[in-house]
Order: sequence, then structure tokens, then C-alpha cells
Amino acid sequence: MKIVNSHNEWDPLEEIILGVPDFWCTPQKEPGYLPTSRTGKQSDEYIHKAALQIDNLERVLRFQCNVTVRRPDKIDFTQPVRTPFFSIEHQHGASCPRDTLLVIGNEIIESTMSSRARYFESMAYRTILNDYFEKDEDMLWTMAPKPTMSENMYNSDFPFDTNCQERKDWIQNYKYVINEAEPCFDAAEVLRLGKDLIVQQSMTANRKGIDWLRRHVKSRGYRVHEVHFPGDLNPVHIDASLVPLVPPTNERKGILVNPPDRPITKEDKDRIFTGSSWEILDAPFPNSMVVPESCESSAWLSINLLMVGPDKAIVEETEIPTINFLESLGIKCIRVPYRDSYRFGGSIHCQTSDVRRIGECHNYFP
Ligand code: DAV
Repeated sequence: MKIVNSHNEWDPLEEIILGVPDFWCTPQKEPGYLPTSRTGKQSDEYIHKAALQIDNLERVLRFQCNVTVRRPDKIDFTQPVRTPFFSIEHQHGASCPRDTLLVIGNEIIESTMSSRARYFESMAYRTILNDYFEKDEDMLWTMAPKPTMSENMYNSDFPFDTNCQERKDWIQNYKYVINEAEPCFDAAEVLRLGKDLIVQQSMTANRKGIDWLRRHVKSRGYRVHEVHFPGDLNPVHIDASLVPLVPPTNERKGILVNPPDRPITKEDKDRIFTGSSWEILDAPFPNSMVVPESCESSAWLSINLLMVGPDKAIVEETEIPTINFLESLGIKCIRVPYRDSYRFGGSIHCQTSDVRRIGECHNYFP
């Protein structure tokens, strides 16, 4: 039985993994991360509120979109971890399968991750991955090399203050909190456009990690392109920075949106997208630039949406400018309440990982 097959972000969706907010913690300070809100276990109230919205999304996917939905194991991530290289008081959570699992065609890669609190996160998906491995004889199951996450993997002099000039200089020079000691990438740094994978170098993916991925998929004809959005002073995951909204057809180019306050560099745009089937447009502004209390993502979660087919998207219900933009392009929007989930690492795209979409791997680049 064919279960794992997903080459892009828009083909008709058949199966998806949807995260859980249970046992979720804001990580404590570590060499690669400085918390901006209270650390430790999220309040029961917030977990409960998010669970209602995430469970509602599950029902919408199942009953309105006819999609098979799998949920990870509820592991107690409030527990400490000790490895030969570090120890931490508590971990993070399995709310965002997108960050952990990279689906490329028939392969699921457990990404290296880059934060200590997320070291064992992919274990929450092992029941599902085992099941896929047993039932789908073509499924490839890979774990990318686990980094040590020891001190020397991080730049100890990285300026954590997002308002200081030094921080801007670092980001302008493509220097981030992780260095090049070991390959690192979070799966959510990868945008899948068929044969081309667009990967953001960032706080959670270094060049060595991007090169690991490049070498890993090269023999199957994939190309891996590195991109940057230097206006983003906390670049973490590509799925609120470059998002496909309309797939290309024979008649017209596809549309990717990019927040105008953190544009892709001209060099990256020209090098990667010239002659391709894509145009890059400014994303519509979020409904509000204010994010819920203790949400560590930006308001650009407004475009962190899920395409369930080439002309249908699931979008957070208050993100009206995004909804209007999509509908003007002929994309139908299913509106769901999701803002209470924003404080669990992201929105609908972050908190899902599509496992099967009907379609093949196409080439949209010259
Ligand atoms: O814009 O803060 C959101 C994605 C987090 N998983 C941002 C990135």
C-alpha cells in the first residue's frame, strides 16, 4: 500500500500528521536559544484552549476534506534530558511535526533539529513512522545525523538582542546562532517545489545541514537552493517567509508570497527563480501585527496556511487580508479558529506535516 507520497505544498491532500499541544514546554535558556517568555510547562488553560482548536482542525480535515489524520504519541516532554554532551531540565513538545519531519516523495527524514530541547522530539512520531514502514513497502525512513548539540555547535557571542545593530550585522552577513561545526537543519526550513527544495539558512539550519540534504537527494535528481530573508532578525523556518499560494499551470506562473518587510535577497531571487514557473509577490499584511501573549513566532503566521488542494486552503479565520488575497486568486478558503494555537510554535502549516498528496514530482525550474 502506498502511504508516503508528497512532493509539494498544494497537490490534493489525502493524509496528514497533526501535532498535539500536550506536555508542551517553552524551552529554558540554552546556547542556541534565549526564551522571550516564561519557561517551563505551558499552562493547562493554554494547552486546553489550543487542544480545542487543533482537535477542531482534525475534524475539518477528516470530515470536510476527507483526509486521513494521524496524531503523534503524547510523550511527557516536561521531563529532563541528559546526554553525554548536555543536560536540560525539560524539553519542548510535539505540536509542530513540520519542524521535525521532512517528507520528500516516498521518504520521511527525521531532521537533525538544532535546539537541545527538541533533541528527542521525533520520537513522538515513531509509532506512526513504524506503521508507515510496515504498511508501505516503498517508504524510505531516514534519520539525519544527530548533532551533539555541545557548546561548540553554537556561537557564544551571538547577539540575542533583536534590536541591536550588531544583530542586524550578523544576519546581513548570514551569521546566526548555530555555527558550521556540525550539520543542522529543522525540517521546516525546507520549501518543497517538486524537484527543487528551497532551504533557508537560519537560526535552525546551517550550510552544512543544507549540504547534507543536497547530497542526500542529489542522486534522485533534486536540486537544493539556499535562500535568505535578511530583514528577518529572527529567521526560524521558511513557512512564514516564502509560501506558495497558487500552483503553476500551463497558462500561468505559480505565485509565491513573501512578506515585504523581509524580502528575499535580489541575488537569491535572480539566481533561483529567473526562468522558473514562479513569480514572487508581496504577502498581504497580517490582520494584526500583535501576536497572542507568549507566542514566539511573528505575526506572519498569517500566511502559515495549509493547502488541501490546488484551489483550496485552510486559513486562520481572523486573517482576513490573507483570505481576501487568496479568494481574489480563485483559492477557496476554509476558515478555522487557530489563534490560541499560535503560542505552540506556529500556525496550521507548522502544526501539520502532509504525508500523502495525489500527484507526481514535477520540475518548475529551468
Ligand atoms: O515568522 O516567526 C514562524 C514559523 C515558526 N515555526 C516566524 C516564523
